[in-house]
Amino acid sequence: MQTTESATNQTGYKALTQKQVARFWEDGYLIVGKVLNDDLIERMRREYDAEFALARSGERPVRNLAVDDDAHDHDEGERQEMLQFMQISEHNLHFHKLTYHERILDIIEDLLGPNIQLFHNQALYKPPHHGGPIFWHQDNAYWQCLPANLVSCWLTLDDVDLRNGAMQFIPGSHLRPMIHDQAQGSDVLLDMGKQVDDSQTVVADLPAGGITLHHCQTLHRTAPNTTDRQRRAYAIHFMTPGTKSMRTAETIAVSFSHPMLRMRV
Ligand SMILES: O=C(O)CCC(=O)C(=O)O
Repeated sequence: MQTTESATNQTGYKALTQKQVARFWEDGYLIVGKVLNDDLIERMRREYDAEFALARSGERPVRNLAVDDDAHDHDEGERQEMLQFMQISEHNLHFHKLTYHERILDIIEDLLGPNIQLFHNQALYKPPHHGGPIFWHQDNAYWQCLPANLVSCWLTLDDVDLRNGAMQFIPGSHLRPMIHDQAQGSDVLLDMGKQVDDSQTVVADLPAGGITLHHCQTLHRTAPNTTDRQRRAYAIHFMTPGTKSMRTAETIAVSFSHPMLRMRV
């Protein structure tokens, strides 16, 4: 039976083990595995495909991160696509509901506590054969949030491995925020590759319906999708209320775009 009030386990955590929580804070990421059931995966795939079909006909605000910026045009031969659909939850009720998914919020509560606010969410699509890369980066170099304790849940609707764009992380990199030249005040994705020692890279293979979590300072990237499989991902970025954006020098107020997803009153 589903209840709104989830039980707390013996360690005081709701969904993760003590070891998993310690691991997240030590490594800056955690590979959790499958959290969505097969029916929900199927439903979300249909919704995802319908939304991207609307995007292709210009009815949805989608950006191609692989070619948006002249200086970073990674187009080689066939045009690469790394499609970003920001705040898909504001366009589609099923993604709205997924943002409030009970088990995912239980997991986030174990890391951030019971008061959880949405920073933003996004669908990130790499089509078969020509899905573009996302280069090494730390999210908070772009977001400029304080305190820097945001947590992202990256969810895949397809089985993922290195070749179709699974998440890759560098353990412990969240403890060393890097300056991303030009990143401040810009949305352009930079290639931090030359400044990154990626000898310890971990590739997070996942089954469809699976999630990884990462801290907002963890170095991560995804490879191009060179397979004949899709890579349909959805990322939810969570924060605690009171988080300040250094871009605007203001606290991010609770609003339609930044609702409280869970709180203890
Ligand atoms: O989906 C991807 O390929 C990259 C996602 C990402 O960088 C993120 O969710 O922070």
